[in-house]
Amino acid sequence: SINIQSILSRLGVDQYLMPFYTGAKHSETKKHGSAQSISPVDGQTIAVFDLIDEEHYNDVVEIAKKAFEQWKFIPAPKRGEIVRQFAERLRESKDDLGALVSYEMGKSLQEGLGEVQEMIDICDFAVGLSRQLHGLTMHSERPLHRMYEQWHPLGIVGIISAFNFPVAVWSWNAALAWVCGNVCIWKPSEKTPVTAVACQNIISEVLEKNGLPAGISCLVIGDRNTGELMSNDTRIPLVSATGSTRMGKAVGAAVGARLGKSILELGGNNAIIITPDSDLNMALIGSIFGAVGTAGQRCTSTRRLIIHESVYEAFKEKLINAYKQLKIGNPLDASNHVGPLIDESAVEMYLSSIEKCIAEGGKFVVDGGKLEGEQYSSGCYVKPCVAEVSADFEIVKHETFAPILYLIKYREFDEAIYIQNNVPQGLSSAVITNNLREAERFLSVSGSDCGIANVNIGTSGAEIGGAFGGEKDTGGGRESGSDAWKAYMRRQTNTINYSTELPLAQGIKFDL
Ligand code: UN1
Repeated sequence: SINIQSILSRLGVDQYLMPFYTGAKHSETKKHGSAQSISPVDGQTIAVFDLIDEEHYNDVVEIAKKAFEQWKFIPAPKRGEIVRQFAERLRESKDDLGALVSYEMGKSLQEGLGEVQEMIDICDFAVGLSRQLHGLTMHSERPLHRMYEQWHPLGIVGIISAFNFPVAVWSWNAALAWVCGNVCIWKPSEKTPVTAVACQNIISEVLEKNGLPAGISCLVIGDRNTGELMSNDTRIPLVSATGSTRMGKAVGAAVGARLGKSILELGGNNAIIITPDSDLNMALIGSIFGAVGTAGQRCTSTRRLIIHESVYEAFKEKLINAYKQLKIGNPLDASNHVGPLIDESAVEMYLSSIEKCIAEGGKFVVDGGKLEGEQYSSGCYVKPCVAEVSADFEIVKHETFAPILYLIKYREFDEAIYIQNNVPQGLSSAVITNNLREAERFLSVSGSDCGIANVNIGTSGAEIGGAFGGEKDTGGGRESGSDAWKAYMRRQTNTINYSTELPLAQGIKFDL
């Protein structure tokens, strides 16, 4: 398949990763190699590393702070030019980086390349934005006064990202944060540090070439302890965290306690409603890609199908037949549809969710299970499975990061919407219908309660132009498109009096 050694050498990644990177110049610390990045594809160790300690973490924050003092004075369109150059370098490295994402994380090569494309897209978006960080101008109630607002950078943005989108989610945050004038400290998942170092090398080269401080982009390799340091650190005004709801609640509480800002992008429990008026072939593609793409490890993965009773049996048959066609195996082989889960503990969680589902009365119509055999020797490959369930099972309300799809039957459209919304999470949702009333109802205030609601497409694969995120246990943050940039800046309202008097607002008279 691929030659990982030559990819790593082209991306400038050593087999010993440093616990932190502040630019192209790597940190000098003692090498132990106490942790490893292991590919779920074949169980091979890709690189070894040590986690950052508190002392070095503090050094990194000081380096970032210094870099901000320079970066904030660079005009926003010039900052955009740096992001443009970064995107150019990503285009050149797309094949290598996409393959490395696929190998380190386990998603299909197509999806690895797609993830790098998302990075390129957000950079393009951010470049345009760098000339559009607009504030409003208001009419003052006082004569010869002008009132307007402007947006200033925050300072250091901490980015905590998850293994499932090991590079794209960082770039959604970093590209916007940079054009807004911030510097970034990135803590990637300790399960996927290699792709992170590859990205850090690319941006560091761009910064160095432009004579800019390395600390504009910092990388720290740590676990939850480092995440805690960042969350509690008043030097980091904004922490953007992507991952489990449990992690997000801890980050949100710590950042909130010091009145910092956070952007939380957490778990989903995404459903597709399949109505009597749906095109069942479209419903099939949307459902299957949503459920088994990235082996069910997207926050937007389809976990539930809510199907009208009149099409339930017919659709179930189609689904069962389609699942029989799925090829599971090495994700770098383009003929496979489904790769491995991230690690063996993810396999354990998948298996225990299946057990819980059966214990609650679920009936599997496509059986799950762990795959054995030489091509599955990493121990991370599982069978995508489908179960008929009742919407109120506890396990159905829980996000299991694996390819388990639940089927639920409904009679009335109101009931379908109720079921769709009646889970703790609120990220993505979809309806497949050709009925205008149903589509509009689904998107209305009495429809989906999610941050993302789609018609006639699935729940996953959002484009970067729209704001991305969701409600309830999903954390409420919005990243990527629309006006998500505002979360990375502070708004200042300015009132300027160019008269020779000082009238007070609200008509107050204050004469001496
Ligand atoms: C995630 O799983 O954390 O919408 C992000 C999607 C992708 C991003 C998913 N664009 O599925």
